[in-house]
Amino acid sequence: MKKYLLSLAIAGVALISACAKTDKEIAQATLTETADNTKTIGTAKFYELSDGKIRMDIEMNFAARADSNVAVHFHEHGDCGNMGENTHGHWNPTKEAHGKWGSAAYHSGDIGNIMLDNKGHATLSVTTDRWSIKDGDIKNIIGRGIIVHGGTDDYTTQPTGNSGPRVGCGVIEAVK
Ligand SMILES: [Cu+2]
Ligand SMILES: [Zn+2]
Repeated sequence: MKKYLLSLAIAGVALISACAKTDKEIAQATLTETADNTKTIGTAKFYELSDGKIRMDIEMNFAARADSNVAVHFHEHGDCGNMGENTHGHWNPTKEAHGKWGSAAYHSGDIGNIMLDNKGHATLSVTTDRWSIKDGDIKNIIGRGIIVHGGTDDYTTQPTGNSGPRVGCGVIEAVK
């Protein structure tokens, strides 16, 4: 029995390292407060999967917004200046309407609402074929902004979801 458990454990470790090898980190963004960019409120890490899709793991640690929603979108430009306004509007390479992720129509960076717990913590993973890191590809996410809004995305108001002020921002950068 002990031997069996041991080999199970070894198999588990092998599985974990196999995953780590396949899921290559290709990009990341550090999210900071727009009012004070020395204050980090979260990170987004992007991994290329063996099937060519990209997974984003986002982790928020935003105590000032504990027990509330924040709305997260990719915006056009990777410039967090002027309280995040320099990122301009939602990144929309497929010319769709704003909407809920996974619905009939949505912008390719409409991550949507993330509910923060009583410490301001939350994690979310999204896997998609709507993104790439290839130069010249309209799906290329490198250099895009990520905006964290201090309100709730209603998923219907165009083109923004009426998501509230831009309280956080980051830029998607390639990881070499
Ligand atoms: Cu937005
Ligand atoms: Zn949108």
